[in-house]
Amino acid sequence: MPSQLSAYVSDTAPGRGALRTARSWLHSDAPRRSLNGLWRFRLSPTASVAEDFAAEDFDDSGWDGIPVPSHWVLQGDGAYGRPIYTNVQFPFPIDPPHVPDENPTGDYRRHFDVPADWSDAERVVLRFDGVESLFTLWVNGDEIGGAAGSRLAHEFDVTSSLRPGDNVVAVRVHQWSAASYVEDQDQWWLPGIFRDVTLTARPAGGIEDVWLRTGFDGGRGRIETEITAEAAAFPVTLRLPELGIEQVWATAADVAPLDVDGVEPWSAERPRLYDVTVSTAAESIALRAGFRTVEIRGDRFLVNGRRVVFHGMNRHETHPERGRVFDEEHAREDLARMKRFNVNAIRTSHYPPHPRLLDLADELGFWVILECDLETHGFDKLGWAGNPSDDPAWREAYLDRIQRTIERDKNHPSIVIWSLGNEAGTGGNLAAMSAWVHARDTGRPVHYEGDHAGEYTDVYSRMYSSVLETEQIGTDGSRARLLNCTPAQGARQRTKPFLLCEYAHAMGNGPGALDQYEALVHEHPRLHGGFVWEWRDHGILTTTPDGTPFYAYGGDFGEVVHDGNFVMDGMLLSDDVPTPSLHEYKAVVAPVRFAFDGDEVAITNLRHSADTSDLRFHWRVEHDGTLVDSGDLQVPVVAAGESARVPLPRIPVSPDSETWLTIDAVLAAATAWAPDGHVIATAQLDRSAPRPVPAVRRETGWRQSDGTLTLGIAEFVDGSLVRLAGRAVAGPQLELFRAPTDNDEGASEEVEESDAGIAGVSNAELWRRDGLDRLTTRRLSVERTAGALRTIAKVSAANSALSVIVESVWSVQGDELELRVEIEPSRGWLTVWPRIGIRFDLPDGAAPVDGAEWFGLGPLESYPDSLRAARTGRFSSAIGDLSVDYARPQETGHRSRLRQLTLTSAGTTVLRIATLPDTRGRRPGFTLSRHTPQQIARAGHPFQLPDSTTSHLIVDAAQHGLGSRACGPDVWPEFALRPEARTIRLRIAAG
Ligand code: IPT
Repeated sequence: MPSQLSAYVSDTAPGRGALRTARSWLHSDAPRRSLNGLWRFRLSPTASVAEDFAAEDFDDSGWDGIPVPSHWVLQGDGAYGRPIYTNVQFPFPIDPPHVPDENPTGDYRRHFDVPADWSDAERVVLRFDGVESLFTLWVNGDEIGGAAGSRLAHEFDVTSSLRPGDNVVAVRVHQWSAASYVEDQDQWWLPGIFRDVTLTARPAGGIEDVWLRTGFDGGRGRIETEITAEAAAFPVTLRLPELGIEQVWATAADVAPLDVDGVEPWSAERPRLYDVTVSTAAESIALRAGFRTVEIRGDRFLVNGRRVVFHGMNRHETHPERGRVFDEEHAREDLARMKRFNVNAIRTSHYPPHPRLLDLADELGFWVILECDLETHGFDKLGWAGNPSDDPAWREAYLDRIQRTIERDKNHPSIVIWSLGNEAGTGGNLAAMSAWVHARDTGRPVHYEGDHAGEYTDVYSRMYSSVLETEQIGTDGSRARLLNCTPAQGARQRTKPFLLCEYAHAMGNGPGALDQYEALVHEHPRLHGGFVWEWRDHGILTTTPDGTPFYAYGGDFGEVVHDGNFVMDGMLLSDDVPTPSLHEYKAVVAPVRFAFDGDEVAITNLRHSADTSDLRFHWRVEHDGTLVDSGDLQVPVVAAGESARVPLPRIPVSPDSETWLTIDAVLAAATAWAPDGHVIATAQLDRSAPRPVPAVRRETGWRQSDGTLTLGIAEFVDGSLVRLAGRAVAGPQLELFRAPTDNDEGASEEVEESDAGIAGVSNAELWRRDGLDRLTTRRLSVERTAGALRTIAKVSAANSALSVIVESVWSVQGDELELRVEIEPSRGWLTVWPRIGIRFDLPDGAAPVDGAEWFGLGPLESYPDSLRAARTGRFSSAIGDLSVDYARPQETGHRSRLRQLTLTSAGTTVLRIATLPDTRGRRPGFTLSRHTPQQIARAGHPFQLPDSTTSHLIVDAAQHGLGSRACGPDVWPEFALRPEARTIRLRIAAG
């Protein structure tokens, strides 16, 4: 057994034994029994455990219990090993198809009853919906077979080994196998039986498989039915009660397409499904048909004749406690959340999800790219030498994978494109997969991003191409070379529809530039949108030794090789909390657009096919963020692709505050994914009357006692501020540093000429080199005039000759204090700066600053290249809620374009700060946090942030953009912050 097993783990064959051909995951009324539940379990460190544990009479009473489905590394508190996270790297030697002897192997056993009335079943089939990575199956001591293909279904005919009453099933699962080389997706390695195990009685005269291929053309639907059943199973009846269809086919030869009138089409926007049954005398299958036709016409990808724009997410199956174990309720809520954030498409990166997910996608409405379980990314390191994708020894395994993928899910209307896999280089086996798909399913195109030259796929797909390059792909007549393409290949790729299978890497704070990508889609019809990388963080909930819970990433489990927090790159945090980037995304891709024009607004419906009859439009007018009037906007129903112009309501304009009109498009009625009133799209119009910026009138207001100078509410000692309104305050201190975001830490080589960065070197590294995180100050002068205090300081870092001159002028006007800070860099600064700000430290004292109210942009954080979700208004927040809990602490919390800020303590006003625009009309933003940028930068996890006794207010004249350089382009030049002179003007008053 031992030698045999180690040979098996290195076998590239996809399976052995009584393996059945792949078929759909059907909702059948044939008797079935779930074998989910508690199994007996034993973990061994190697694949070669000699004991014959599969024998019926083997005594497993000393074994532990483990739930199926589950991953053993997420069970037993570390008793069964720990998860490993790698992106591209293989966590074992690259020695294909071999894996090390140190190969954690889980043995599973359980008893189950076969009901007596199953004796009339023709066959009994045992199905495994997901086992990572290779397994062998025994029933009552008989070896039945084995299979690889972790995220694929495997069925075994176990009839001859079963008996009525008690039976024993034993399964041996190896964590590593030859299959691991082709399952090198960027995710945790999570071994075990992690999807359902089901025993199914197959009745004589049953339906082996059924495929309803549906089409839609101008109000007519079509069903082409493929039935796999023995001749004796006929007649077969197809019923579609809602349309009064009852079609009986006496023999297989009679099965013919059905044309059906009066059907409504299926789309991601109106996911109209019809219940269908396909039955024989012995078995009935329930399906939900959606009528739609997928087609490529020239460089357009069309469904039901209309161009599709993918506003998609890459969706991995990941949960902080369950890993890849499916939970229907959680998945449904996750999908509903996508819908609420205007997501209309899913790429099932990088393997088929639990089959039930596709029922949910059909029902809630998503365009789905269904991807095969395939990735060999680790061979990139070897220049793709030995890549299984081009090695005939792997051909059968590749074909098996794509067949299992397509056969299982072929009935879903939501699936509009098949994808061969991800990052598997290129080669003959991929071409063979594509050929197989083309022959099997003529109704859906084939995608694979790695087919750069477009030799065997139907759509042109790229990941992380820059805005500039994406534009060139979309532009007719552009001669720009396409990546890895000869000019001729590039020309061919430009004849196909284009999509970004990955873009906008959502790691940590970011990405920026979502709106720039989106704008291209509306300018160049060849560009069909894309799929954000990725929907959610993959953090695993764990605890520190002292019991503090946190979401672990690579390295937190002591892995030998790992890729750190690269697995935390979702628009959703591990605990389901949407990050500001998801709000930004929602605003950017909103399917309804508003364009203000004089006293009218043009409302454009950008949807695929749905009109706006499900929406109503609500307006409100605010003066400095305070509601003064509101109502409903009368908007006619706008068809997809059309616009309507409607008059604006009468807007009362305030003479002494800002006047803003806000229009929301909201759901007129509850849907399966959101309540009535849910906001789909928002637009704002600034109707403020021009107001002069008040001039500074300096008053004389000094008082002096005991070495303390008092100017209005400010007290100074030796020229330095010590108190404001009676409470201790330090500052203002020049702050140029922000805790680097994951994008700031990105060191990609791909730096375009227009970028600010240096290829291969991160901006964060340059900031640390220049000492932005460790600035020191030398006071140059303190000057007191009758009405003002003026200090000048030179700020610079150790071993650097670069500096910044900071001039602060304090004066009073009435009961307000005015602070004017002039910031002027020396010559010679070469990099971008993270920010140009001034910091005030507010020690807790008796009344800690624990909240803020402001009028400016909000409610969430915003940055120069991520401003679309932010609106002008009045907001409030507790200090803790101003920061986002990114898995690795980093810059967070910047609120742009601040007008008024109130710092509060337990709801009581501590200080009121108003900003004045600079000479170019720009307002500063603010950050209020319990930690300084330097403290945040030092923490790898939130629990590593030190206890705090101080609140820190940073007023930023400017912040650098976000970009997506963690995996993609740097900050667009327009939003990059170059060292420059800036002025910050504040009016400060007591509560
Ligand atoms: C790309 C992968 O396809 C995806 O799985 C993920 O790893 C992503 O990167 C980064 O998070 S591949 C990369 C070479 C662009």
